[in-house]
This record gives sequence, structure tokens and C-alpha cells, in this order.
Amino acid sequence: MTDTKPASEILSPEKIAEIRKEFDYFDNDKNGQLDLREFVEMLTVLSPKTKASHVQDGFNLIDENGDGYIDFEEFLEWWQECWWEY
Ligand SMILES: [Ca+2]
Ligand SMILES: [Ca+2]
Repeated sequence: MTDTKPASEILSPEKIAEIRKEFDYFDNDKNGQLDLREFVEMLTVLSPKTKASHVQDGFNLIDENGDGYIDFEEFLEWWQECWWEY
């Protein structure tokens, strides 16, 4: 048992396809990454109670390699963590 497995190996292909759809939906300019603006829009829909001051923190948390964008791999990791919590 290990927690270092990538989310893409833990989640079922169906689940990943579902998450991919969400990701693409919020990726307004279709560049395969979510920038902060797109991320804010996503939070507005998924979690309207999120305080503006927490948005940047959340973004930085998800953006593991710190390049200022959330790519699908990072999004998947985050989704999986949320998913376990509920
Ligand atoms: Ca984008
Ligand atoms: Ca990134």
C-alpha cells in the first residue's frame, strides 16, 4: 500500500473521463491548463462559499510545480483528494 501512486492510476477510467469533462468545461481558452481566472470561475460554480482570500491559496496549493497554471494532472490530484474527503 502506498499513497504516492498518481491519481490517474487510482481512479477508474470512467471517473477520469468525467473529471476531464469538468476540466475542459472550465478551460475557457482550451489551452489545456486552468489559469487563475478560470479557476475562480470554477470555484464560483463548485464552491460558491469560498472566500476570495482563499482562492489564491487554493490555487497555489493545486499548482504543485508553481508555473501559475493548473494542468490536468494537478487538477486530477486535487479532485482525488477532495473526493476522498467526502
Ligand atoms: Ca485555460
Ligand atoms: Ca502547474
